[in-house]
Amino acid sequence: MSNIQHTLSIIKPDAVERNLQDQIKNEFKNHGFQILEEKKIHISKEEAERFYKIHESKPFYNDLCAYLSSGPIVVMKLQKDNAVIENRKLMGATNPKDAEEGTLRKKYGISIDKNSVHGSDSVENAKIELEFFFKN
Ligand code: IDP
Ligand code: MG
Repeated sequence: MSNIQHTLSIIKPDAVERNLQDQIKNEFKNHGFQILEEKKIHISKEEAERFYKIHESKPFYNDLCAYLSSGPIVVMKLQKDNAVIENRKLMGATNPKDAEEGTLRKKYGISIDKNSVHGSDSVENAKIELEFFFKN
């Protein structure tokens, strides 16, 4: 039975800076994702703080928000069967060092903070995160 879902993907500043957005978009398409919406934006530190509010208490929160707002990013609304978990699988582990062969973070990530992509971690958070960037 099909279970079409939507999820948010972000191509982070380290990947945009290295001009990897087309390559990463092709990875999604080749893995059966449809990119329903996409935009390249440069968010403020305050917007990054709102987006990552869930991590407010973490020691890396300030650096994380400074980083996400340090340069242009590409935000995408992805669609696929079980899109949330399928995107998490394609991304790989948070730390590129721990990510499996073939995953985006293994292929493109530089470090735990410069790990090239963000993906929603649950259907509920996907809704919230998609609304954050694509309210219509
Ligand atoms: P995720 O991106 O795999 O969902 P989260 O735990 O939600 O991982 O963390 C959000 C982002 O915060 C990560 O993608 C990574 O860039 C950064 N991050 C996570 N843990 C650390 C850490 O221990 N040090 C520095 N940055 C971290
Ligand atoms: Mg997360």
